[in-house]
Amino acid sequence: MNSKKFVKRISLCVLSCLLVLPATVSANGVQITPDHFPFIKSLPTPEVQVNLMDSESDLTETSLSINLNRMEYNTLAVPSKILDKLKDRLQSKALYAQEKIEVSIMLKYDAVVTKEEFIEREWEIFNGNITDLNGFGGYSFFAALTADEIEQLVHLEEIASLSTPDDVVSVYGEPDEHQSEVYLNGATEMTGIKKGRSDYGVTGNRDGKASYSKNDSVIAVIDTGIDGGHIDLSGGKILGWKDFVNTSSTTAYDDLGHGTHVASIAAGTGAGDPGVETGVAPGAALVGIKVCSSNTNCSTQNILNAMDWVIANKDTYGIDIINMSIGSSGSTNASFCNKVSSAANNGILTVVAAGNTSGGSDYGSLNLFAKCSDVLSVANVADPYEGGWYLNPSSNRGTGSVGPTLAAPGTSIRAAKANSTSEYITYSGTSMASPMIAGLAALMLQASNGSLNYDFKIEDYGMSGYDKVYGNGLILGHQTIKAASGSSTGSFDNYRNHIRAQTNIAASNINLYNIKVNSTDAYFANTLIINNENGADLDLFIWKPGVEPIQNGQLRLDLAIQSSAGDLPQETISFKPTATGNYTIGVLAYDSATYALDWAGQISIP
Ligand SMILES: [Ca+2]
Ligand SMILES: [Ca+2]
Repeated sequence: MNSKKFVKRISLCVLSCLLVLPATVSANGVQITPDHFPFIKSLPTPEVQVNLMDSESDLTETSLSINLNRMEYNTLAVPSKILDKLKDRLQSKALYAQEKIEVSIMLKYDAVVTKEEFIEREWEIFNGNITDLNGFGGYSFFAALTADEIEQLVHLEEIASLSTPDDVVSVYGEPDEHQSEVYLNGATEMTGIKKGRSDYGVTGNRDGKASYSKNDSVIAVIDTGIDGGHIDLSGGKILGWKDFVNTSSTTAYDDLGHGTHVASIAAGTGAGDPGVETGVAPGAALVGIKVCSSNTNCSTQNILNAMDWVIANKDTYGIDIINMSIGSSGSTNASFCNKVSSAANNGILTVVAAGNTSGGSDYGSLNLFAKCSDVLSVANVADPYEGGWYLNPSSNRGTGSVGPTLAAPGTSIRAAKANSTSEYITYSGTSMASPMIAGLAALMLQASNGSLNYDFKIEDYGMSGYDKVYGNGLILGHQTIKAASGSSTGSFDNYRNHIRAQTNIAASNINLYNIKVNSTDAYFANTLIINNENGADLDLFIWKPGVEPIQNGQLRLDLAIQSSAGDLPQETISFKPTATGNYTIGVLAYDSATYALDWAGQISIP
């Protein structure tokens, strides 16, 4: 009874919830080695023109004209926020005020509120009208609404676009042919993991047999359970099962679905949708440990027990890696950290999600389990199929100099849906990024023939070197597998050119940069990270080619695309450019700050 006091309730992040992890270099063999592609321009800081506003009053004046922002820029979708097909339908239905039309609602990816918060806030509109909460991904959902209700939505600033459900939409209403096709394979493709599997002949199937055994790479998933009936996870893939919630259960199950999704990202075969939904290490085996109840509560005691159980059963099931996409805010739990260290001493790598509660003014909120020095913790980025590479604003960051270990794709990841046999569902979060790395570790283990020297290759993002936001940087999957295999051949075009800048800026200044966009096929992702932890406010502006940021001596913020206000400590703009050429990017400072700016896409320095 007294022990109940020590049972801390931990809410599991599901749906669009993100888990964020701390970045560390483990003394027990986790090494992070920066590695840059030769074709990525080793940048000197890009050419910077600094245009300082003369006075505060100037800044205030120009700030007043921010309202127009995207209107001029994106004539395709933003002016009405309603895509053409829906506009036609609305016009034809205008006489029938009570008729409901099902619409797809896409929020701006950089909206300050989450999808769930938005729906709750606008409950008068949505009450009983949501038809599919999952929509096309983390920022989308479906609802059946009247023309009047749709009209109300159009004017809300969080809305990126409204369309009929059969339109494929993306942020800013631009069609994205990838989102409905690529799913889990998209993330493994973009990181180079998919090509790495092929080039170096690894899947996690270390025993070389079609069956699963403890001699394969084995990942223990501490979560809500695993649905062994899903076709992507069946066939003996789940070698072991331990249930700390319903202690009499002997067969793997998942009454919430989070763990199934996570497990299939790490090791799903993709059998339900071959060639589309393959997990990172489809030949790896799994062990399921259920610590979370069906109401999303995961007790710390269950988690500690699970760590003990994994270590005690390491040899029985050949457990190599632990994935724990579970988290809570709070201070470091020394008992948990000790068990992670003990696992490491037993050759088990523990991968933990960094957490998903960032954004707003929340600067330092690493998942408490991600704070252990021997944990490998994972932040969440969007890959180019999802408008990236950019940091998902909800991905938790650390404080001071301590953040996650590295970042991996976890945004709009489509993977196995529990209790559906062969269906899939899209979630976003560090919960999804963590099993990307756990699965990659399973591949590395095979490529290195069992070496426990996990040497992850990364691309530096954000502030130079290790930082509290990206940790060591974004995962380079192909290079990582290549290094583990010891091969000197094979390469990967990772679809990204990356340019990075960082500097200090004084209040009431704007720094202008020029970046050349070379293709309209790829998203142009801009991520501004404010390094300070004091609430400094910066805004990000982009002027398209041919538009002069300064006209008649006036800074024309009204002609720029602008990130949404109040999105501390990060500003993000990603869009598919409608024109190639030189874009001007402005960082406007209301307060003095240190910031890092990352650009990704088919871009170069002019
Ligand atoms: Ca096997
Ligand atoms: Ca960095």
